Amino acid sequence: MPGVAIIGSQWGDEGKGKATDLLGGRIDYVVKFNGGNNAGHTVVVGDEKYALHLLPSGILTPGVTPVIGNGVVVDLSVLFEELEHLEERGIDVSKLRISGNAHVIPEYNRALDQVTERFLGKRRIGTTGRGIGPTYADKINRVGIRMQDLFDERILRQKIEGALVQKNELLVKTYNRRAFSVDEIADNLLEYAERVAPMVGDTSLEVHNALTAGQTVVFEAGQATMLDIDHGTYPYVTSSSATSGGVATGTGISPRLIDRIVGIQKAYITRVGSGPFPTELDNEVGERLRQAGGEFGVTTARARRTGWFDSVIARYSSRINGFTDIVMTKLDVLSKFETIPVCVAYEVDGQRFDEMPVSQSDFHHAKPIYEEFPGWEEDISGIRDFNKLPANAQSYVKAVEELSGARISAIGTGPDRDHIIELH
Ligand code: 2SA
Ligand code: GDP
Ligand code: MG
Repeated sequence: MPGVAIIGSQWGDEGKGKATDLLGGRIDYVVKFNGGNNAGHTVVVGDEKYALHLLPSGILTPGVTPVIGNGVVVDLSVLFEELEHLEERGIDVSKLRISGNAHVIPEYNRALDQVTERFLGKRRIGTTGRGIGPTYADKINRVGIRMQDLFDERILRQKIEGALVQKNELLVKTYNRRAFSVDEIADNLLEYAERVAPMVGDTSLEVHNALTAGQTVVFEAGQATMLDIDHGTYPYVTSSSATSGGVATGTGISPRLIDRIVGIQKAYITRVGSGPFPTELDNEVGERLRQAGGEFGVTTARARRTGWFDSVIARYSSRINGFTDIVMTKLDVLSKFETIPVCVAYEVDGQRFDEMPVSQSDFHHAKPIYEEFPGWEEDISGIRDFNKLPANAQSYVKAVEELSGARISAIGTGPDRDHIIELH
């Protein structure tokens, strides 16, 4: 199984970091292909807890080469902050590779992200404020700055100058903020050039060579399917391709070299930021899920919105991504609920939808049609054998598997590395 993609099947925070880390002993490379420091992966190793934002979670496993692919946007100050932080805790970070084609997040894009959200008021997306959207917009608009530009000061300055024509106009005239100067931005980026240079290279070729030599490569998604710029709940999405299609474009690796596509889905569902959410529990049951699951953002500490498992989303996600397997996480969080509803379809203005409505307006008005499953009293934390789960928990997993459209190959029963039931 040389090429394995790990994809979030819901609105993020499904436990992708843990799933990647779980494969750790068997992998040679972990490649991040989208997003930036808007991501937040929590990985618990023994007594140590690591929160990673920009760096791929494979960086925690000795021997693994972590890679930041061309589809990622890089905030250089965050990059070095995270590297230094891990080094202080004794993690070897020397193998990190970064694509020369990855875009950098200049300071003006952080400023723009935050001020745009403020001006949107009620219509805000609820972004992480890290400059992600404006940096991807610059990439598409062909005024972005790439890692390779850091090594040619003349070109770097030209590019910054070109970008600032638009940026300063917006910042000053529309948003009443201060302008940035070319010197200020260039000096800030150049400060990192020498340190980052040895990490930057042709990661497409390096990862291709690893795969064709039979090595195992994990492609790790940031965010998730329902936040994908094309397939998510637009405009309440992130600005990158978080689905399996993004693996190829975000790394420069042929889709033919991806053998397994693993969807990570929680036994319930959460969302951070604004946007439609049919099974949302905006009540004390939702609060109970939030507390039991520790549902607070890793990057911004925001309380995550919580809801029952949505199998319409699960089927959509299985189809869009082509999941070969699903890892269901956080089953332990559902212990002690008397009944556990699962959304099997939506009702929109009297019409039943078994599949995701193509119209966003329909999705905004979708009411969940629930099937109820009996819960279990026992604490199942840390169970590693499927047969040791209470009968109702087994039935819940089987029902969700049936509804999700792909086989469940592992089940998370706690935050630790080894709190997992492996089935296949
Ligand atoms: P952005 O900043 O432009 O990517 O925001 C756009 C939308 O994407 C959502 N988004 C996320 N949703 C869940 N988890 C994310 N990462 C962090 C985490 C979130 C945090 O793992 O906990 O700490 O707040 C993430 N990143 C982006 C975001 O909420 C917007 O809806
Ligand atoms: P990611 O963004 O998909 O990597 O997920 P996050 O790290 O943002 O959020 C997932 C959280 O759930 C983390 O705090 C994990 O430690 C935790 N977690 C992962 N799997 C399990 C599980 O099976 N049970 C419990 N209780 N927690 C889990
Ligand atoms: Mg997360």
